[in-house]
Amino acid sequence: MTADTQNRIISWHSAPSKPSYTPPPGAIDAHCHVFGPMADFPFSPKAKYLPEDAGPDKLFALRDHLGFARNVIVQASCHGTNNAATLNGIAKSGGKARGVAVVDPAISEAELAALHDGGMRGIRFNFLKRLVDDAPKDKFLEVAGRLPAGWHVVIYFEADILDEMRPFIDAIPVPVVIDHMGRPDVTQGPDGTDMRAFRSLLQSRDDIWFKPTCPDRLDMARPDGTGGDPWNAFAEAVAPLVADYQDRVIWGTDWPHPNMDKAIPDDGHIVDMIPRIAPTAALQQKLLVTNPMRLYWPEEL
Ligand code: 0GY
Repeated sequence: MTADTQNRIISWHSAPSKPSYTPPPGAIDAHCHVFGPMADFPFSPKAKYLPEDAGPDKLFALRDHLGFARNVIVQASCHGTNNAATLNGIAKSGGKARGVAVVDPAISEAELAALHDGGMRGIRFNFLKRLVDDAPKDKFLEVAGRLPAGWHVVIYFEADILDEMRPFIDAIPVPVVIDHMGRPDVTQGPDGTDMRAFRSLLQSRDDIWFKPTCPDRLDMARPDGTGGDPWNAFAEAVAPLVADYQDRVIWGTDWPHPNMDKAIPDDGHIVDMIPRIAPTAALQQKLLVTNPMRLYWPEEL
């Protein structure tokens, strides 16, 4: 299905609650997106979903409402390899946002340098078949080998392909960040098959980072069986991972929650998960400030 045959969808909460948890000064929402606005930044003809506009003004209002200081805007699949909407968000942030791009692997060095000047600090490889048509590993490795200095690669995949991803991840010549921990089944618990496989990946290199994010995507269980909060299985499975790999974790809201239009999460509740996966002030400082600063604003450290 192409974007122009779909209705535009809203996937974000219209009035997110104020979280009980207050992030530390300088906290970074290191996984969020912007959609459009479509009139200025049309969606890709290959987009698998067509969202309503969720531009930088909305994102920055949410940032302030939730108590964050900065954003890392990850190029969403609906914008394909045209990074103009994400670059616009970064430009409008007044230095409070940086980004992760999605590129055509044939991109030139000059174009990569321009993305760097626009605030990008990494590229994302998306392996979810429901979001992208193809993910050519050989071409991805080629471009990963000629990124600007200090950049990293962000990878999005699901747990069922982790094994087949291992040789590819091994070959990436820069630091790697895994979105949403590679989407483990958190209901298996902290020692379940998926978490053990993910831990094995983390053991294989000391420069693989991850985002302990998206309780709303990974934990649909709820006492009344309807899905959504309170995300107990997520907290139980993820807290030990954060404690064990505390220098390699970064966190984000995932706003505007692409494709979550059926069970839209309250961003205040998402933020209130932070002390449940990172219970001490020291862990929270690493997760929300020190670690993302190392990846996205290292010159300020
Ligand atoms: C996420 C997750 C999703 C979508 C995208 O680029 C995207 O469209 O990342 C998803 O649908 O699981 O991280 O935002």
